[in-house]
Amino acid sequence: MLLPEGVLINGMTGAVSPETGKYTKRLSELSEVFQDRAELDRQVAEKGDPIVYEVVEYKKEGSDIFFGTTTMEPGNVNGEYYMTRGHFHQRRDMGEVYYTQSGHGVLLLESRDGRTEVVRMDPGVCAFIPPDWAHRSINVGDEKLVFVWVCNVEAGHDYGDILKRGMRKLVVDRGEGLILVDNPRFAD
Ligand code: M6P
Ligand code: ZN
Repeated sequence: MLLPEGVLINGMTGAVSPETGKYTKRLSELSEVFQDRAELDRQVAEKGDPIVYEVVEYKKEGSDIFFGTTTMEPGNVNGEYYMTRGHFHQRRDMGEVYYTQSGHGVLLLESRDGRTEVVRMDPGVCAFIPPDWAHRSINVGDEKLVFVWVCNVEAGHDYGDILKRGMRKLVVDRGEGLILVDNPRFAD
């Protein structure tokens, strides 16, 4: 029988206690995600391959749901803010929840038929990600962005389309603040 448990989450650091797994993504592992790969390589060399985000999870064998934190570092590659890879779920009938704890971000979403939506990620905002919307979180602030996510264990990640084509819109700061622009690499 599964037993209930209180899990302590630090909204500033993303620490989860107890945790059952974690991984980090460094800039060199995200080379397909950013537009300016030469600038990315330069940053990797200069900054010693910085961490872009860390995911910590709490998952119990036999449970239907799991949750955890994602902690994103501030930074950008030639104006493109640090972001996650972005994914659809393998299970098209399963959504997700992102509850922002600290920092400031943008949740970029894209439906199967190509509609773009944006939800601000500010402390206290609990974002509803409906089933079958691709989602990518982007740290647009100058501090860590920490959020709690909750998902069905069977949802799975489908990176295929997003890694191949990118998302239709980019969130960038080209010197005049945050804007949404068309992704020049996107091909239908
Ligand atoms: C959130 C959740 C995770 C996801 C992570 C990083 O924490 O949605 O399931 O893995 O963000 O996003 P991605 O896997 O797209 O890089
Ligand atoms: Zn997801």
